[in-house]
Amino acid sequence: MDKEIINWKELLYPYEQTVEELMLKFNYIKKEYLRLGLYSPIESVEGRVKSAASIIEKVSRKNIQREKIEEEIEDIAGIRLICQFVEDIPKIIDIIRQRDGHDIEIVEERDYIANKKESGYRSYHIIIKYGLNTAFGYRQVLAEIQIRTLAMNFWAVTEHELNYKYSGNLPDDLKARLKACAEASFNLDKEMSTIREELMQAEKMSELKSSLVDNILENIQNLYFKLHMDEADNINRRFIDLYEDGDINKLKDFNEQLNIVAEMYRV
Ligand code: 0O2
Repeated sequence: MDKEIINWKELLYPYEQTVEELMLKFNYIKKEYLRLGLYSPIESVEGRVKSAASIIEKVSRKNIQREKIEEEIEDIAGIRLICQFVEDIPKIIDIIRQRDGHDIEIVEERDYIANKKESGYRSYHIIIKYGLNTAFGYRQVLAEIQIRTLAMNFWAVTEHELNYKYSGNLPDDLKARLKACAEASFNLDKEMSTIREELMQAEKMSELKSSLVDNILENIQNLYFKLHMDEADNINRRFIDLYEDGDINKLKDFNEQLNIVAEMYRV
């Protein structure tokens, strides 16, 4: 390829605009979640325009003609959406799919999580065409969105840097160690998901317990006006015993019984 005939500034400008716009849009999605006090599946957004050197390397590796660069190199504009948990990845994919036919058009999806690469690389890639409005009219620009967890990202960034240092010729023992690290990081993701699931269960239980307790206390308070003091005291003592016992099912049963009593006295 004749490097001289490429006006890189001209070629890369729309890709810079694309990366900037996409980063802004994905950052706004994160902001929207946070504004509503919700957990955002997107933890952080990164973006880059492929360097001229890296484009030249790809052009010669894949034998791409100069006129075909914009058609055949899909990742000149690259966006990376990083999340905390593996469970966030399908949510992010859905967010992108919902935009299909609007400001973006999905060209291809590559699931390197279900089908990890030989190196151990895991990520979900979506190739899109982004609708760009320029001063000279509308055009579509190819871009690659990589979706991965923090752990997958840590591995990929380190491996990429090492590969660069060894000019793509990693010694076999290092390759093997990196593969082992990829598995360790995958297991870390799985363990974090389990912990998150347990945490969510615990939160649900604590919310349920607190709403049961609110209801029981309200009923007891009202029953003090309707029953003899001793009877209401007995109910109150039973509640304290059950509360200290901590068994949520017993508390549920007690709440149901108390609802019936409260209904009888219409408190
Ligand atoms: P950079 O610096 O991000 O631009 P190819 O470029 O031929 O390897 P292809 O088929 O065009 O790949 O697309 P693919 O494999 O779906 O996505 C390529 C990009 O995914 C790479 O871009 C990396 O960012 C990432 N990637 C793919 N495989 C690996 C891997 O084994 N290790 C790491 N660390 N990243 C990977 P570039 O151009 O290599 O890099």
